[in-house]
Amino acid sequence: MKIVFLGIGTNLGNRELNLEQAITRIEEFIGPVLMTSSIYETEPWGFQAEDKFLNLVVKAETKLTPSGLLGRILMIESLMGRVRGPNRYSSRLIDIDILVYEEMIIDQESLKIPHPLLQERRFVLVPLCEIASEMIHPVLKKSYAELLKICEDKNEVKKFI
Ligand code: PH2
Ligand code: MG
Ligand code: MG
Repeated sequence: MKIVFLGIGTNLGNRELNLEQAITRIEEFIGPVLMTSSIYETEPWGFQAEDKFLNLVVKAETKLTPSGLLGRILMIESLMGRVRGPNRYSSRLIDIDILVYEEMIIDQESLKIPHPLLQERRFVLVPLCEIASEMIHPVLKKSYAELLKICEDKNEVKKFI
């Protein structure tokens, strides 16, 4: 079994229900969820939108390979009704991102692990630090607590539940 950290975000529809359903689907199609962070309400990062996000991070166990995991994530997102538009960033019902897969480093066009922007996003680092602050980023060789301390992102990340 491999340990993975997944970031989940939503800013459309019933956001709490979307998170709950995503976690249920992760348990069904990926593996047992061992830990979940609190839920945070966060300002859209990298684009303008009226609707704030709810974000959280989960720690899960899986037998899937990284590409198998990505396949299941895309399946869950479309099962939940996500449609991808032409823009890089836009409002969405659900987004599940692979943040970390064990100590693995993957740099392919279709799959990059650890998530290449996680250190620039407080909406990822704050919940991640809640459940894994001492873990070391395999590329940057700093703990997530250290990465949060030096993160320059000023977007609001507020505890929601
Ligand atoms: N996801 C993005 C882009 N911007 N901003 C917030 N607050 N939360 C997100 O989950 C998010 C975002 C791309 O996936
Ligand atoms: Mg994302
Ligand atoms: Mg995504």
